[in-house]
Parts: sequence; C-alpha cells; structure tokens
Amino acid sequence: QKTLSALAAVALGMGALVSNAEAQNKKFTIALVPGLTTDAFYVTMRRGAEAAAKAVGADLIFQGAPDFNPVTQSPVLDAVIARHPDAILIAPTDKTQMVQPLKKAADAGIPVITVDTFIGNGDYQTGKGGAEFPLSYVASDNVLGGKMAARALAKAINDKGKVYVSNVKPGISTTDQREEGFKEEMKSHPGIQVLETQFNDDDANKAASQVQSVFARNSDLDGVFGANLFSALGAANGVKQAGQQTKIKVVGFDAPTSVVADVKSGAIDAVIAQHPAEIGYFGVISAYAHLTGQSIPTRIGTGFTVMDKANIDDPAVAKFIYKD
Ligand code: T6T
Repeated sequence: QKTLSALAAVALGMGALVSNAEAQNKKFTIALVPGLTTDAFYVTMRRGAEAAAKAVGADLIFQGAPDFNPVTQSPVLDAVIARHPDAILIAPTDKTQMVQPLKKAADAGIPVITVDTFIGNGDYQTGKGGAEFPLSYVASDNVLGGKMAARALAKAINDKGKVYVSNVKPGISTTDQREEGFKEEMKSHPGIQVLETQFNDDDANKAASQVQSVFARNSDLDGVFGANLFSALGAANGVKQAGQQTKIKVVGFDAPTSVVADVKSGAIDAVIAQHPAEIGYFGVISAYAHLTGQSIPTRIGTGFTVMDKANIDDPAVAKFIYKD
C-alpha cells in the first residue's frame, strides 16, 4: 500500500515535471496591443518585445488602432481576444474605459499584462476585484518623469515665470501622472506660475496652435511642458511659429528621431526619454515567465534618459532615441 502511494506520488510529481517541460517547449503566441500603431514610442516598444519573443521562442502579434482612443482600441482588442493568444500585453488608452474590454480577455482565460499605461489605479493582484486583474504593469515611473520635466523647465527659465502643461486628454494614466508629478514639483518653485493645462487630443498641430493662443493671452509666457511625443513636438513647433524660440522654453517627454533636430537647435531644451524597448522586452519576458509557471512582479519599472543639446550626441544617450 505504502509503496503504491509512494509510486503514485512519484508518478504525479513526474507528471507535473513533464507538463512543466511541455510548457517550456510550447511555442507561445503573445499579443502586444499598443496605444496606437503609428507612434515611435510603441514602434520601439515592439522592437524590444520582438527581441524578447525571439529569445524565448515565442510568436509576437502586434495589432493596434490608428489613434490613441478607447473607442478604436476596444474593437482591436476584441479581434485579438478572438485569436486567443497565450497572453496579451496592452497599453490601455483609458484608465476606466478599458477595464470592461480587458475583463473580456481575463474572462476568456487570457493572462493580461499592461505596458506603459494602467487601468484602475495600477495596483494589480490585490484581491480586491475591479480593475486589479492584470498580472503586472511594466512601465516608466510617470510621476517621477513629470517631476524631472518640471526641474528641467524650472532650470531653463531661471526658476521664475509662467508655464503650462500641453497634455493629451484626461483619463490616460501616463500623461495624468506626468502632469501630477510636474505640478507637485512646481510647488517647490514658488517663482513659477503654472497656467491651465491645454489638452491637444494627441494632435501635434493642435498643440502648436494652443501655444499661439496661450501666448496671445499671456505675452509673458516662459515655458511649456509637452507631456508626450506629440505634445512636445507640437509645443516646439508652436513656439517656432510664434517666433519665440529665444524666449519660450520647451521641455518634452519622449525621444522620436524628429525631436533630435529641435534639441540640437535649442527649440527644445530637454526631453525626458523613456525606455520603450525595455518595456516591450520585459513585458514579453514577464508573460513568458507566467506561462511557464513562474511568479512575476506586479510592477516592473523602467528608466529614463534626459537628453539635451550637451549630451544628445553621446552614444550612451543617443541609443535611447526611439527607432521609428
Ligand atoms: O508618451 C508615450 C506613452 O508613454 C504615452 O502613454 C502616450 O504617448 C506616448 O506614446 C508618446 O506619444
């Protein structure tokens, strides 16, 4: 009897080992749903994700919407769920509106990891229900990034004057947190007045024309924080169009190749570059770890590189320029 149950235990143990080994050998399909497809930030994230997929022998599906909008992202997500990948990595385009669409993936048994942006409050796996079902959140520390931008802008304007935040739209975790960090840091710079935020809907042209109208109302405007790629590019163009390059300083987020010339010419004083390839890489590695039975951290933070005229040609810095 004893021998039998010992044998059974061994057999069971071996069974577990075999299925684990099978999992290691299985070719997994991991989907990456970006905030939008035509953004150098997500293009670079995709490269990192592809490198990791290659390393673990997984297939990567990259499928996204043409604009940063939960209304267009949801049907793309539905289509991805219908393909039933082994895991979904997604940059949800709204903290609240993407909860239900993502719940469908979780209900279909597909593990969800959010990259770049989060849903709910980004506190996952707390056992509270609601928007805490994703397994992990892999991203920059966006509050910190906003603080870093505020420090750079304060320095550029000698710690006094009027500035505003050019932002995308409320409800996006990343850009909300950057604005929050920016305003928090500016409390330590009493000589700086932060004017009302201008929302550009991820449209650089809109961000540019907003510079002109804010400047028309505030001829003593000193600086703009462009809270993401399109906000920063638009802000720099707006300042140029207003002929105010020497007066109005711009600090931006993100580092597509198109900002390099602006940084070199001084049209943009500094950019806080994220490390999107790392986000994609560690997103895929986390999914693979989970799929092969490992526990994974609920939060993985990636870094920043601050780029300005003085360092942008340094290869150690330039390697973080996005690959578009
Ligand atoms: O700044 C990134 C990303 O982090 C944010 O969530 C949305 O905008 C970008 O993709 C840049 O356009």
